[in-house]
Amino acid sequence: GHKGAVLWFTGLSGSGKSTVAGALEQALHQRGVSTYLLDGDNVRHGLCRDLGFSDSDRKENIRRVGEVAKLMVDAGLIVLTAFISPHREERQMVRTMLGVECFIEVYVDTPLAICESRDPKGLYKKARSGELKNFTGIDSIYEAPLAPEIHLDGQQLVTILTLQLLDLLHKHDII
Ligand code: GGZ
Repeated sequence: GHKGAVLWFTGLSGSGKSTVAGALEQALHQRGVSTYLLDGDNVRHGLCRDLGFSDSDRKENIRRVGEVAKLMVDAGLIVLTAFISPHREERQMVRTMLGVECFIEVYVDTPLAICESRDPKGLYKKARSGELKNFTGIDSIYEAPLAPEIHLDGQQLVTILTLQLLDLLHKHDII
């Protein structure tokens, strides 16, 4: 069996949050664990389609994701969330909302220069040219976590990062 919990991934656009969360989800499924992955692809097109990228909209985005994650944890799922969640205050808010014992903050630490060189959607290029405003890391702040439950090197292989996360879930008695 396993306990409900949230793995709250935070990091820059292009840091690898969704990739690592997706790989962890596969590994958990192989172990018979029920999970749900919340990310921009399934949230910003539906639940949060009215929100943009101002500070207040990002805050509301994170609040709604936190509330949905809470419902899923109550249902016994291991919830993986992959949002930039750039502000410490909002991450603290969801930590409190969910309860510290089931909240695991995962910092995917990839230097801005690396994220920018990956630029899978060409968004950094648009942000640099001024075509896209309020882009995290360019003209909008990212506050790195000071005490995450786990600090991942986003330049490591996804398989290695997945093993580190499985190990942490064992240590916290979640799986
Ligand atoms: C940051 C933006 C922006 C701006 C669009 N700033 O790499 P992506 O494309 O797929 O992931 C980014 C995603 C960020 O949405 P989040 O819901 O995770 O952000 S937050 O937690 O701050 O609410 C990026 C795309 O949306 N994107 N405009 N201005 N990322």
